[in-house]
Amino acid sequence: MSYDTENIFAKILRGEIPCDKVYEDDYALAFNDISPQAPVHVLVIPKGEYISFDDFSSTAPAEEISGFYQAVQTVATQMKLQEDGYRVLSNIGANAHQEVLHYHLHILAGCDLGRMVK
Ligand code: DGP
Repeated sequence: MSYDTENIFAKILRGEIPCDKVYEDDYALAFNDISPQAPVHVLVIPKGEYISFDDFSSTAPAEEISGFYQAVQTVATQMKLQEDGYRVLSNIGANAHQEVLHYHLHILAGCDLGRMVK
């Protein structure tokens, strides 16, 4: 499967579609999910063209991987999520119902998340 440059997150990265941004640096953009599943539901996406966690992990340069996960940590810290706890997850492929084929992490927080998945 090749990366589709017309996916919704690619359009957000290009500024063609607005987002409710919470953080941005050279490696990542973080914004609120349009359909939040918890009081805090932020999506963090890399700036490069990667389809999924697998694609990103196996093909991205080490600098991009490091920069991306540092950005995720920065978002959690800036939003003070560590004290009460939070969840980070990524859906990969059909069984996980990955909707948007640009790699993204969900950050969920703000309530007891129980066993809920996304
Ligand atoms: P996933 O199933 O892991 O691919 O989740 C995709 C998420 O992206 C889903 O929670 C809804 C969110 N989403 C889809 N379209 C948009 C959009 O245009 N803007 C924002 N902010 N979120 C979106």
